[in-house]
Amino acid sequence: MKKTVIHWTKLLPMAAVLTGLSLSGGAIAKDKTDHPGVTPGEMAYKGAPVPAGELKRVVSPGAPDMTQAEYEVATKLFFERCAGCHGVLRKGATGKPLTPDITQERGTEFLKVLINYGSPGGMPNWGTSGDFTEEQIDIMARFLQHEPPQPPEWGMKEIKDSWKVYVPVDKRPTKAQHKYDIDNIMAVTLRDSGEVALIDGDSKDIIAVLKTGYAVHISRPSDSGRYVYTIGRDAKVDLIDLYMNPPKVVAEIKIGLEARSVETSKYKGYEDKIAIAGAYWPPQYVLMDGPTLEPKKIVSTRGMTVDTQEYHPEPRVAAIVASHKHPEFIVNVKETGKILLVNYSNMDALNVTTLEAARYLHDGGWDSTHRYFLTAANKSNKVAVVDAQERKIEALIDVTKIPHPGRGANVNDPKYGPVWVTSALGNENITFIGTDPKGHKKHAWKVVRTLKAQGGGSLFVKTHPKSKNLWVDNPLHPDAKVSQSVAVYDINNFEGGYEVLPIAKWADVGEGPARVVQPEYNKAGDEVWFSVWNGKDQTSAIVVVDDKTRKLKKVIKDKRLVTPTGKFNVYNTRKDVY
Ligand code: DHE
Repeated sequence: MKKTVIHWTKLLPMAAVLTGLSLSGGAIAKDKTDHPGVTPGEMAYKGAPVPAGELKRVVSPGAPDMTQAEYEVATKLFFERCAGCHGVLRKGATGKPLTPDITQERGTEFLKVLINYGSPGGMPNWGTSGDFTEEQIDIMARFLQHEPPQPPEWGMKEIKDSWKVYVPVDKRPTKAQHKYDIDNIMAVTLRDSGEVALIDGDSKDIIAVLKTGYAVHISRPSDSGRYVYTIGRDAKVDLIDLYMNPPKVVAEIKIGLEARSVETSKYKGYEDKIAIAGAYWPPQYVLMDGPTLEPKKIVSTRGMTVDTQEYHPEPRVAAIVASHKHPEFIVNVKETGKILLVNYSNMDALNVTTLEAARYLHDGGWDSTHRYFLTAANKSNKVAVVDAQERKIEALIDVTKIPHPGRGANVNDPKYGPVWVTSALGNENITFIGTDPKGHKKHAWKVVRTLKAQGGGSLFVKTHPKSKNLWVDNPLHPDAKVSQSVAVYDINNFEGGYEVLPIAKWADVGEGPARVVQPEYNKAGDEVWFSVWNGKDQTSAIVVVDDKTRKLKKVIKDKRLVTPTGKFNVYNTRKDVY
C-alpha cells in the first residue's frame, strides 16, 4: 500500500462550496427538482463543510488506478459534495455507506451510473444536473473503490496548543462596565464573516462585532448570562465576556477540526463552571473549565450503533443541552443514535450513561418544565424524549419526514394542554407533541395535532410564554415567496390557519436569496427578530416585528451584518425559554 499526504489547505474551497450551501453566497437557490426523492430545501441543507486536516492517501488493492492529480480532484469533490451525507469515512449517515467492500463489488460502471443519475433513495443526480462533468464522475467512481483518506486526530496536545486566554479571570471586571441590559443582548451569528454581532435588544444598536470561529454556528450564554460561548464550524470555541465595555473575546480554543455544538453547565452549584463542545471530526466531545476554557477531558464517541450494533468510526456530536435536574450534559450522538448523559460532578471519574434513541440525532430542546428533552432523530423520522429527572428515554415518537425543531416551541394548546412543536425539512407539517403526563396523560408523548405550514424547507419554530403567536420559517423552500416570508398562527385559533408576513420585502435588501430564518424573541417576549439571510456580498438585515400587532417595528441594516443567521437572546437562551 502506498501513502501520500495532501495538505488540508488544498481542500479549503470545500468549505466554501458546500452541497448547495455557499459560504460566500448564502444558500444557493437550487431550483432543480430533478434530484430524485430530494426536495431542493434538503439539498441546500444537507452538505456539511469538512475541514479535513492532513489526508493520508491509501491506494487499496482491487481498486482501479488513479493518478495523484485525479486523487486530489476526487478528494476535494468528496469533501465538498459527499461527506456531509456519507460521512468523512464513508460509513454512511443520511447517505448510504460507500466503503471499498461495497463499492468494489459494484464496480466502476455501476457507480458512474449512480453518480450520474442519482437514486430514488435521495442520492442526487450529480451528472444530469450538470454539477459533475463526465470526467469527474469517472474519477469519483474510481476513487470510491479506494479506502477513504482519514483526516488527522485532534487530541489533548493539539487542543492545549490552540488554547489562549486573552484576559485572565482575575483581570476581568466583577460587574458590568456598561449600561446595556445583558439579558436583552442578542448574539447574532454572522455566518460567512466568521463573526458574532452583539446587538442591544433595547436600542437595536450594534454593541460589538467580534471575530470568532469560521462559519460560526451557535452561541450559548452561561447560566448567569455573563459569558457567551460560540462555536465555529472549524471547532473553535470563543468565550465572550459581556461584562466588559465593549464585550471582548477573553479566551479561545479549538476542540477538533469540525464542530457544531457548545453548551455550559446549568445545574445548581455548577452555574458558569463547566463548558462542553461537541465535534463532528474527530468524533469527540471536550469538557472545559467554563471561565477559562482550559481543556479537562476529551471523550471519543466512536462505538456501536443503537440498532444493528455495528462499529461506527465517525459518530458526530450534534445538539448538547445542560440538564437542570442533575449535574449533566445531554449529548446527542448522530450516527450511533445514542444520547449520552455526561455527569460532570467528578471529572476524574467521569460517569456517562448511554440512552438508546434512534439514528440520526440532530437538534432539540426542552419542554416547558425543563424536565423533558425532545430531540429529532432525522432520517429515522422520530422524536426522542429524554426524561432528565429519571435519566431515561421516556418515548420515541414517530413523526413525518425529517423533523427539524431547532430547540422547538412550547405552546399551551387550547385543546391538548402543554405541547412541544416542531416543523420539518422534508414536508409542510407542523407537529404538536403532548408533554404533560400529569395533567394531560392521554395526550402525553403522542402527536396530538398536525398543521400544514407554507411548505417544506422549514428549519425553526418559535413562541414565548407571554405570546399568543407561533412562528414558522421556511428558509429552504424553493419558492422565494415562501422562503422570504414567515407564517404565524394564533395559538388560540389554530383552525383559523396562518397569516403570512413578507419579512424580506419589509427589509428591502435588494438582490439575493434573502432567506428569512430563525425567529427569536427579545427578553420581554413582545418582539420577534428574524434574520434576512442574503449572500455574503449582498445586503442582509434583521427585521424586528411587534409580536402583538404583527407589524414591522424596525429593520436593522448595517454593513457589518454579513449573512446573519442564528440569533440568541441571552435571557431566553440561558433560561431555555422557547
Ligand atoms: Fe445548524 C443548530 C448542525 C446547517 C443554523 N445545527 C444546529 C445544531 C446542530 C447543527 C448539530 C444543534 C446545536 C446545539 O443545539 O447544540 N447545521 C448543522 C449541520 O450539520 C448542517 C445541516 C450543515 C452544516 O454545514 O453545518 C447545519 N444550520 C445550518 C445552516 O445552514 C443554518 C440554517 C445557517 C447557519 O448559520 O449555518 C444553520 N443551526 C442553525 C441555528 C441553530 C443550529 C440557527 C441553533 C438553533 C437554536 O435556536 O438553537
